[in-house]
Amino acid sequence: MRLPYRESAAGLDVALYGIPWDGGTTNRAGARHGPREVRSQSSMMRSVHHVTGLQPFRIARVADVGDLSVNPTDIGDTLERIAAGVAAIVRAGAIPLGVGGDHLTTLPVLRAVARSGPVGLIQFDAHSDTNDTYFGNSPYTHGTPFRRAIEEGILDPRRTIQIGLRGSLYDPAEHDWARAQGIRTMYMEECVRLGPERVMEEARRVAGDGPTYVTFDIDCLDPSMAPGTGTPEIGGFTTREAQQMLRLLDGVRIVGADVVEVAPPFDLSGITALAGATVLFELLCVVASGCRQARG
Ligand SMILES: [Mn+2]
Repeated sequence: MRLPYRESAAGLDVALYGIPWDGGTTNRAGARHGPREVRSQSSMMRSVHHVTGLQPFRIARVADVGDLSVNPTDIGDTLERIAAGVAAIVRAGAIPLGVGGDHLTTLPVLRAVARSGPVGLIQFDAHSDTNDTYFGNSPYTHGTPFRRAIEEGILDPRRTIQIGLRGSLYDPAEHDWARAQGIRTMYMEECVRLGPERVMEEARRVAGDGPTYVTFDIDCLDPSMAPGTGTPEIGGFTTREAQQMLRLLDGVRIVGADVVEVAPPFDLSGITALAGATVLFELLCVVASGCRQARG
């Protein structure tokens, strides 16, 4: 977004940052290159939201604090580095707005933003990401972060909604655990039936008034519009539907947000990275609106 680079989040309301890591990816890797390409496409963002007239860079002090430190050969070390990096942003009083990286990166981010208790979650995703283990005994993959987060007590499943689920499953009971915890799972078929406004009515009802994290897996979009991702699923949202839904986050108490799973090696002409950058701008606008509301 052509923002100034800052080494720390001190003095900022919102800190944009990247996580160039895809070590939790189970099949098609590449999201480690996401921050670089989203940053590149984000240079196309202008300063005024065309629907709301909101000017996020005037309302909020925003900067790019660069990419977090990661370790491409060590999952545990990387999760600790991410949590420490985001904790520093939160301690400085800024709202973290991140670009992944695969979806496992959201787990350590939640560890950092949930310091004073579990948070709610609004998750746009083709997949629930609440599986237990992969390959026999791997608990940390991009298909497991929200199960781990609930087990760790940092995510409140009763204030969690998953929007846009679809695609073939590993097991007929794959989503039973999530539902048993109280997660509101919303399949794409229901999203189509309800339409964006009623989907987001339900999201705001589930999230309530408490602190809420927003995570946008780019694979919630249809692969015709976002082909550059690790686990594409046809029958997804259009970019326009995504924009409609994101604008209806206004009023939610957002404590952080991210856009994950942009995988440039599978992208065409930067179209997925452009979608990621534009989603980030939409998220920035609702977060900045929240900063303004908090100031009165
Ligand atoms: Mn995901």
